[in-house]
Amino acid sequence: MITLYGSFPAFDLPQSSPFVMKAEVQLKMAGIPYGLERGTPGDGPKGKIPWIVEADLKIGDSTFIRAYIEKAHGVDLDRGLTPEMRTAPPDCPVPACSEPFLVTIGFGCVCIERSPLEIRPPLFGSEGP
Ligand SMILES: N[C@@H](CCC(=O)N[C@@H](CS)C(=O)NCC(=O)O)C(=O)O
Repeated sequence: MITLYGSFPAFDLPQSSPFVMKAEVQLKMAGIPYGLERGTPGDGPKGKIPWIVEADLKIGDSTFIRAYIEKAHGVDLDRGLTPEMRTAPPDCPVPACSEPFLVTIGFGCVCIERSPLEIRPPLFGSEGP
């Protein structure tokens, strides 16, 4: 069975990390049973969360996780898309944005409607900055 190493729920979201949420949605879409553990980025193969472990394989990065589960488990997460939809460029030029930029924008959206007192505990605990 696959174990997904990820973050924790915060701000009414199942995962505080958008990349972990992406990986978890991919596993759900694939219909693959999985366990969820909290991971420390430094323990992952790429120094970040998420990563998955299956048997003796450890795979980091939500995009590589998708490629692995599609190949190893014989699923096509784009099933149902027309050939035109499969080849269409994304509406948003996400690949042009760096990951730190995306994470900043993501947390910015979450934080905009909250006070620092609400934001700090879920991310850093009571001892945080
Ligand atoms: N390209 C990676 C990005 C993962 C990522 O940036 N994870 C962040 C959490 S949202 C992380 O672990 N950061 C810890 C660090 O950079 O030290 C993916 O798609 O999985």
